[in-house]
Amino acid sequence: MEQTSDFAFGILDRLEIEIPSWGFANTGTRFGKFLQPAAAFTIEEKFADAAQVHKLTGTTPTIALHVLWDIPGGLADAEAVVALAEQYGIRPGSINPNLFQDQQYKFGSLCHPDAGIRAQALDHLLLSVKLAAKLGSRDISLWLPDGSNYPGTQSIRHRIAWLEGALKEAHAHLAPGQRLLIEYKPFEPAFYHTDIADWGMAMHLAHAAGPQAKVLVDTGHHYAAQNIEQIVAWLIHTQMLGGFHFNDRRYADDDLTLGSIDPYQVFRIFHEIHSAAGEGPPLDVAFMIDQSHNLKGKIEAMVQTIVSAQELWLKAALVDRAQLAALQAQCDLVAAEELFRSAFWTDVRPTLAAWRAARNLPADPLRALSESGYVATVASQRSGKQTSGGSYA
Ligand code: LRH
Ligand code: MN
Repeated sequence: MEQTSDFAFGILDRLEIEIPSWGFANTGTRFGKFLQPAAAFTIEEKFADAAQVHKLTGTTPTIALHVLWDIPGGLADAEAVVALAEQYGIRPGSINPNLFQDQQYKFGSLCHPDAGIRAQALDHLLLSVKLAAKLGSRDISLWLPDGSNYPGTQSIRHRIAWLEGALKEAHAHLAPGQRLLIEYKPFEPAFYHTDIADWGMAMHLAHAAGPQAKVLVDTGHHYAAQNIEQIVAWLIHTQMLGGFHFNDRRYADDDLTLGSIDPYQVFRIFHEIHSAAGEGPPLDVAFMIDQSHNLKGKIEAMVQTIVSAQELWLKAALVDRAQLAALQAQCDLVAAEELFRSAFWTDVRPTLAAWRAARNLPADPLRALSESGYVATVASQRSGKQTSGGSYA
């Protein structure tokens, strides 16, 4: 398809990607955390970094917030968060409850055998719903670490029933227009069973909860052999796709930068989105990044991620879907595949540079970041505040 600038510019103008506050913080693995002087520690520093990324890319107007890491004071912190959003011109995005840190959740949270602990977990989820309303956020993005490590140690069926009940209760507290996004993950931190382990379980729970509940696809939460774009196609077909956590992986939930290992994977997912957009009801899918930048400079990695996403989003939009549909109908395999692949191999960087220039954005955001000296400036302001202890982020 011809890369007419109007078409390409329109595609890029409509792309919005939410970035995670925790992508700017010092994060690590169970083997340790390497501290970076420029890492963000306070929520203000996270808003500042998000604003820098949006200034350079024009594509990231919202920031995902994690309740315990970013809003430890709960509702009492909401006003300060709204003030930061106004100050930095970045809107609060999805609100992520945290049911994976507190000691009482050792054997689960909403699925814990102890009704008292399940009630505490539900209280935190309901607090997250209220916080989202206060911050003007639409999505409550729920991931549960719940599961077990050894066969026979938990009743998988009882836990399903407790989970259904809790999510129904949470759904009943959603304000009109709010959504509960249910994220699945096959394993880690649980290594025998995980209560919400795949898209089918998440979809059932979303259906059981109510119409404002949808499924969230974290691209890192799949077995290596799984066909993620097929899962995406199913969730689109069933109108249960609520959003994505984009990242990349070589082995498991590696949370590496988008497109760093398998850019063709992201292209194939984006193709499913573009092709569905042309057919049937408009898609309402949140694009979010969920990565941990353990070794790369965090702001550099975030800008790199958004640039990769812009490139792959435009490449996938270049697939001539009418011609592809004709070749698919004729089962002209080679011609169909060549048409599909040629879009992936199209160098869209000149068109992207033209779009950025037309939108008064730097032609090369990564170069602009290094020339701005922003990272060195914040490093001098923030160094010495970081400690190696504490949680994941
Ligand atoms: C779990 C997960 C979840 C977040 C966390 C930071 O692996 O993908 O989305 O809450 O990472
Ligand atoms: Mn995730």
